Amino acid sequence: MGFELMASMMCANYGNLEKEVKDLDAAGIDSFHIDIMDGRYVPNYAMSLNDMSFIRSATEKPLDVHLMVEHPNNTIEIFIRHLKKGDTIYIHPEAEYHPSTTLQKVIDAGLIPGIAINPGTSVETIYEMLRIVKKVLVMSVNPGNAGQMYLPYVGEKYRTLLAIRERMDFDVYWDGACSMDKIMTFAPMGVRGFVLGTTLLFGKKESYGETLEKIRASVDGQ
Ligand code: S6P
Ligand code: MG
Repeated sequence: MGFELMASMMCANYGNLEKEVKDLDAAGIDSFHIDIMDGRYVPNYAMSLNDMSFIRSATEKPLDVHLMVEHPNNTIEIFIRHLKKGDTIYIHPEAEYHPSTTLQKVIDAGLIPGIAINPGTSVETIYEMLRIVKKVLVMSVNPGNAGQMYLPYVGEKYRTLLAIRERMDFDVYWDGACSMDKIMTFAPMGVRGFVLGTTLLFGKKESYGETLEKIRASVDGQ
């Protein structure tokens, strides 16, 4: 069964970011999830342009850039300039007056367009954008911080989106409090990728390689 595992780089050890990127790369991570924050759309800063740009230079694997910024239309070209084909940019539709205009810039740049949707955002309000995006990042925690609790009411939204996906051209991704049981349940249902942070990947006794192997073997073996 094909599913992707992404590393939430705001949870990495910034004392040795290059080693973190190399270790994750060698361990078989599929892509690097970059949480960009502006202190306005969310009450935190986490990562910024220079962090993203450094990680882009340190790996050949795709970047998965999650913009938690107000009015991304004003600054999206700056991020686009540092990225390459195969990389994804997610915007939050709630943060922009005309999100489809912003998404069109991502499409025109040859990058993969995505939307990230908050726990409190319903599928109905983003439905038309499903026609133009390739990825939908469903947040199972409120945006802004790592290490939060899973919000159980979001589970139904994954099921709703997976049903719509049958007749449209996008994939569904998981962001927030991603645990082994969630991957084991939702990967077979069709969720295409999972962002791994403090819950499952970082700050553990086992190596990144052991963790990734355990996740893949558990899903394949069930
Ligand atoms: C939250 C951010 C997420 C977190 C991720 C961390 O605003 O978009 O990508 O980094 O949730 O994982 P965990 O397991 O600590 O929740
Ligand atoms: Mg994120």
